[in-house]
Amino acid sequence: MEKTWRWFGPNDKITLEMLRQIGVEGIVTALHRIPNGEVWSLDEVNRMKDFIEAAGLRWSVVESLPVSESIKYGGEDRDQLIENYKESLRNLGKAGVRTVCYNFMPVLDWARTDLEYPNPDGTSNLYFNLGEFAYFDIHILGRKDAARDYDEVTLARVDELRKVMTPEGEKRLVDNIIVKTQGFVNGNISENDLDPVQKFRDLLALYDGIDADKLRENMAYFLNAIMPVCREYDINMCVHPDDPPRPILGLPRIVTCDADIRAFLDAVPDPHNGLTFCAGSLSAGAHNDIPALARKYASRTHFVHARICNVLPNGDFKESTHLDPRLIDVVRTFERERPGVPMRVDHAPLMLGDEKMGYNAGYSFHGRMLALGMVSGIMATVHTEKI
Ligand code: DNO
Repeated sequence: MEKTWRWFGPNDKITLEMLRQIGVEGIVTALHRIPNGEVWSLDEVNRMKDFIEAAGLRWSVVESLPVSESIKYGGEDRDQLIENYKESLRNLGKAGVRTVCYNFMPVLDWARTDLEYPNPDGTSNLYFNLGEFAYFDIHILGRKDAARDYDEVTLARVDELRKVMTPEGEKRLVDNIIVKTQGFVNGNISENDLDPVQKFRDLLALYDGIDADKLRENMAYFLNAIMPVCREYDINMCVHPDDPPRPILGLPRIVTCDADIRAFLDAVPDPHNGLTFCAGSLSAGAHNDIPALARKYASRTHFVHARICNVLPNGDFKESTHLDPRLIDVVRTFERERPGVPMRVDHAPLMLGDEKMGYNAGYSFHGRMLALGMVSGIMATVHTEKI
């Protein structure tokens, strides 16, 4: 696989020169300053490409070219927004950037309740606490009938939390669930929003009446519309699975499991319609057999996210080590079946001073460097194995 790294542009504290020193070959980035829905001009695309190439690297993957909410829920302006998307794709294609990651998750991209959950060794990680998430849903968001979506054990955890929750604790949950994990991924809520919870409620309301079937239909509509441009410029689209892989906050999610992946691939059976194999997102659902999914979908995978989670009996989940045997199996599959596919490590721990640097949640330097070293070691070992 090609060793890539998610880099957030010239203002990223982690510089391209640093990345060259640690064995990174390709860059994963986006034009983060351009608002969702606007065209990425050829000039802007080339400026980013030249900047990366001047440092001796290449722009391997766009993550993400965001799909506007209106395309997802089927708003009145969706055709115009799809035209803009196609124009951005053409400009990327002209510049030779041919792998584009996106997601089709309504409103919320990935979800975590804790960004610095302490590990016994002094490092910290991302963590998803189902009780806290349900508390956010029921008592902060106040979503109608939210309690119906949780089992009794989780509701009992919510009741316990209610006894000890403070205003600061609530603010931390809002920050972690809908602000800090979202803003930098071109999300809907940014650090500057004065009332993020109300803004979030308004966004959820856009999906009233949109169920999984409707969302699937809208995804196929979008993919069918952009496929001619993808064929013309040989652009591989790769949807990121839903994280966590299940409906949340009353919103449908449609890239969560084997059947979902099969369905969107079959709905638009063009090889340019592919998957980002994010082992981490898929593994946050106990229903998914990650090594088996990797084998099954390697041929339609255009981008790999190397990380993996452990789901706990109470429904919480946390990141596991990059040396987890399931991840070793996944790396082996892609090294053998798709040797050149871009791969980046993801959601590594905060360690050795990372916590003081203000990195985007999940995107530490030392933690990711160690993880890249681990995955590189697995890749090298796979090459010594006899098939
Ligand atoms: C989280 C990321 C996701 C991903 C988007 C792709 O760390 O993996 O935010 O970039 O879902 O559109």
